[in-house]
Amino acid sequence: MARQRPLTVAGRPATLGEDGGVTSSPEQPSDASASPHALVAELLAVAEQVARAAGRLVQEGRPDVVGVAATKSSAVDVVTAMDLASEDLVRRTLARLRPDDAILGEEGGHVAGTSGVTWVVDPIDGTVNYLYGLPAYAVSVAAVVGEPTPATWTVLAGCVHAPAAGETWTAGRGTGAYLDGRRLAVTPAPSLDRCLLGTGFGYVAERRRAQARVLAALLPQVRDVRRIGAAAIDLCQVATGRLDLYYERGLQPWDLAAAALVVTEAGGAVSGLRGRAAGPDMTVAGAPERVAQLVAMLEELDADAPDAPVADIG
Ligand code: LIP
Repeated sequence: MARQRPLTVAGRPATLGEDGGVTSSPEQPSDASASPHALVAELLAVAEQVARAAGRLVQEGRPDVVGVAATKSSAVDVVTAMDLASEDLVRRTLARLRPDDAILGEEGGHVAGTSGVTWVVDPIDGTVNYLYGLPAYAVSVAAVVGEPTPATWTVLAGCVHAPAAGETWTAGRGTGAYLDGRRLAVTPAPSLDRCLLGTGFGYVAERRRAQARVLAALLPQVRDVRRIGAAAIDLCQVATGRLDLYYERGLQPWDLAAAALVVTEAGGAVSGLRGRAAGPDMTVAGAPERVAQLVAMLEELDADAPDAPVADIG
C-alpha cells in the first residue's frame, strides 16, 4: 500500500505517539481545535453522523422482501442492494465532510486519501439478518490512522449504529465508550462456566466444519452460547455486559474497527491468538483475564489452523 501523507489536525501537522495518542506539532500554535481530543471528537461526530444517516436509509428503505444483489465467498454470503446503497451514501457523505481522508469499505474496497486518516466502513454488518428481517444489523463506521488493517492501525473513533434495535454505540480513543450516551464499563468476568459466550461462523463449508469442532469443545465449558449474526454488534454487546466473551474467526477490518474500540474503551480486551492482534485469524473479546483464558483454550484447540477441505474430513 502507498505511504500515507502525514496526519494533520485541523490543518496542522500532527504526530501519533507510541501509545496511540495524537499530538499536534509543538511549533504550531495550540488551540482547542488542534488538541488530540479535538481530533477524536471531530472524527467521532462525523462517524456518528454518517452511521446514523446510513442506518436511516437501511432501515426506512428496507423492502418487505429483500433481494440478493450478489454473492461473495459462497452462495450464502450475500450482498443486498441496500449494502451497496448504504456504502454509496457513506462514501458520498465522507467525501463531503472529510475530502482528504481515505476510505476502506466492505463493498467498494480502498480509496486513497492524503490526510493520514482512513474510514473503515461496514454498510450493513449482519446482512443475513437484514435479509430475513431480524433486527441485529448495524452500520459500522470508524476512523483509523496507520495502515488500515487491525495489526497496524490505531482506531481513533468509531460508531456502531443498529437502527432496528434503536441502539448506537460510540467510542473515541481515550474518551470512553458509550451506548446512547451512557458510559460503558465491561463487567467483571465471571468464571468461565458462568460466561455467556458469543461467536459466529463463516460462509464457507470448510470453515464451518472447523468452527463447529471448536464450538463443540467450548460449549460444555460455558454457561451458554449466542450466535447473533453481526460481529460489530457482538463486540458491542461485550462492552455492554450482554455477552461475557466473544470469539470469531474470519472477521474483516470493517467488522472490527469501530466495535473493537468500543470494547477497549469500555475496559475490555480484544486479542488474536499466539500474541497477535485481533484479525481474520481470530478475534477474542471480553474482560481481560477471561480473554487470556479463552485465547489459551483456542490456541490449544488449534482454532486458527488452516481449514481442511471438506472431502478430506469424510
Ligand atoms: C457477518 C459477521 C458475522 C459473521 C457472519 C458475517 P456480514 O458479516 O458480522 O459475525 O458470523 O458470517 O461475516 O456478512 O453480515 O457483513
